Amino acid sequence: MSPTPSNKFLPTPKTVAPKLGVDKGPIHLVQAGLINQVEELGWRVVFDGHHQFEDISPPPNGIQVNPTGDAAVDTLNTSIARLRSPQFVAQVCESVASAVQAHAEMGHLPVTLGGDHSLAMGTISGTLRTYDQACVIWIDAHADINTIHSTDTGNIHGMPLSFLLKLNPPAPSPDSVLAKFDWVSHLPAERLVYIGLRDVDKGEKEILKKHNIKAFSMHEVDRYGIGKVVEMALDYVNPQRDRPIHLSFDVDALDPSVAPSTGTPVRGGLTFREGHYICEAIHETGLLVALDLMEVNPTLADAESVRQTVTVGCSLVRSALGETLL
Ligand code: HAR
Ligand code: MN
Ligand code: MN
Ligand code: MN
Repeated sequence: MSPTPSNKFLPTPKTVAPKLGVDKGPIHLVQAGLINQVEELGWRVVFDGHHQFEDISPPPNGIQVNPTGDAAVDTLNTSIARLRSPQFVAQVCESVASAVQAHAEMGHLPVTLGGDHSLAMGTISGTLRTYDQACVIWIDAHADINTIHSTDTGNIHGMPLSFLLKLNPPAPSPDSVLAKFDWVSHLPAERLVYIGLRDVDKGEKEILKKHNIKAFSMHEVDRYGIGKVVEMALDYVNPQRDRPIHLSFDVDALDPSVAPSTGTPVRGGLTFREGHYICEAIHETGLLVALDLMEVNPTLADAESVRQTVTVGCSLVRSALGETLL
């Protein structure tokens, strides 16, 4: 970690989301003046420009599955075939991992603006390659931990943590698309904590229980208040306050009245202040080494909702990078 504010933006990775348009989010955040705002906080910003990944083309969906005669392999292949654009997402995320790693190794604090939350496979791998003891604080309405077997939708943005925690079966063969995720770094379950959950699939609830994964849902936010919840989350994932922190913030953790322009809004979310408090408190630890702001989708709403969501997105980033109220 570098105590001096020298940093880096990794903008706009473009992956496949079920509702198109999430790749436009980062452009809006930058156009709203985010870079200047961060510079005004005293950071030197290195902006990569918007990653386009033009050299990576999405192959068609619907991979043909030929029966192998081995029932276990056939079941696995059927699950793999339900994934949406797995190869494209895997390749984009791998390139994001290299970009984040390169900046982290220079002592920069990579800020990745998304884009689909599947990108966190890349950003968190990039962090872990540089800081192998890093922990992850995942702010979201959703648990994003479906495995290839538990997913109902096949959307990889509902699955990044299953790859990071290595919960999926090994690829049946080296040419399987599942092998395209083998590069993903391993995050031990005890170094992950969630805040804000309220839309968790049945299969995901079983996964959270089975692996004893720590989560503070909106129920705990209501019960204890956000101040206590952040303290408990840090005590769990970072008891000695010595681990580097990767903060992965899905804007849909906020209530839709606060951040309406996102692909899968869920009512009953974090207030404007609760979201900012989390960012401020993580900044205060002095341990933040990487930040994601994901799932801003400006194509899903009217102009005023987009403006509101982009404004709140910029101010969350500023809070995490040290903006104070006084
Ligand atoms: N759990 C659902 C699925 O697997 C919904 C995915 C969540 N969407 C997100 N992620 N925006 O945070 O498809
Ligand atoms: Mn998404
Ligand atoms: Mn998410
Ligand atoms: Mn979400």
